Amino acid sequence: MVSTEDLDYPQIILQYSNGFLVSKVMFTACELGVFDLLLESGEPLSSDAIAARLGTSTTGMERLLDACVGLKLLAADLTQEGALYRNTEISNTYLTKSSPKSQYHIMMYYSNTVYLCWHYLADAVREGRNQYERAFGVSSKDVFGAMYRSEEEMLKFMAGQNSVWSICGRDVLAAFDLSPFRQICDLGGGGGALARECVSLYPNSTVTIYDLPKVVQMAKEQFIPPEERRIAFHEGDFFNDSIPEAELYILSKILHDWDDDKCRQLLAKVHKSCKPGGGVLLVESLLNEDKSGPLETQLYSMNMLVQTEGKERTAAAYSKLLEAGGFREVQVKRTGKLYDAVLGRK
Ligand code: ASE
Repeated sequence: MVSTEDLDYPQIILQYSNGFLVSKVMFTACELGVFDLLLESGEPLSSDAIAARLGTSTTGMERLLDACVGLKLLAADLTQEGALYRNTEISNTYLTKSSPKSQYHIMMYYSNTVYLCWHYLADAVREGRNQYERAFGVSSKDVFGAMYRSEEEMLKFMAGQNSVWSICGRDVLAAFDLSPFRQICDLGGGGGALARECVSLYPNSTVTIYDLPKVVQMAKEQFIPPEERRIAFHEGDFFNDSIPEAELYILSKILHDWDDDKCRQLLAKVHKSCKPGGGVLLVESLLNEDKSGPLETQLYSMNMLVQTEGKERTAAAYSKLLEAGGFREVQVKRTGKLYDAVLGRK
């Protein structure tokens, strides 16, 4: 006798199978501007009106909107003339371009870049390396050369990476009292959203964003207004060029891009430039010590496999790397959000 339980398609398997369909519905509604239109319009709209305004088919748009209702990203009011769609609070807050907490740019990066790399996940697992050659036909010898293969890609990545700090930037910077550190260097600071959060949280701090020359140029043009006097820039490649002196170095989502050897090399170099009594703040998503979770971090580690030379690590692994680089008194603070903080002292 086979029990009916064995014949059930378990809910969890069904959910996991459909996971990528869910992602793509959300990304597509973002990309087509559904949430932006419904925010601007200020009143619920029919699917025909939305399709007309966004220049899509009516049959495609109606199905997309209904799926968004199923995902609770939209709500539908039934009227005599048919359904009228409006944003939910979550989509207004996170999925519209203009919201201060907008995740629109990271959605676009996931949908158009990360998604294409994940098509080759099995190859990444077989080979143990990233999949830029298969996904985009570019050499993966130089990871950031591949990531920044066009200005447009670089801009999408920078805007995408910026968006998470509107949600957990404060938490990672307030995890430790960083007020004793006035001269701060954000290594690989990119679009500078974390640097801006830092000067706003610590009124006596100045932050130098250190990044590749073309990234710094883009940050100045697109992300950091010139009147932001407490943010400065330094152009360089932190593996090959000198690193300026500072009291605190922030390495936010940097070590997860690299293997242990490169991490130790970078940390030793940072230690050399660091003022006595100074420190280094790692901002990363921490795996549990037994690597049993969190699931988000496990998935991000898979993403590091398809996109970089790195991986996500445990707090103990980061502590070891910091100590190998010469840092001591390592402290770990879990924020309960996506990213955590680890502080080492010179
Ligand atoms: C990196 C961070 C990211 C390099 C490539 C990346 C992210 C996506 N691609 O340093 C952000 C984190 N999200 C995921 C899915 O890893």
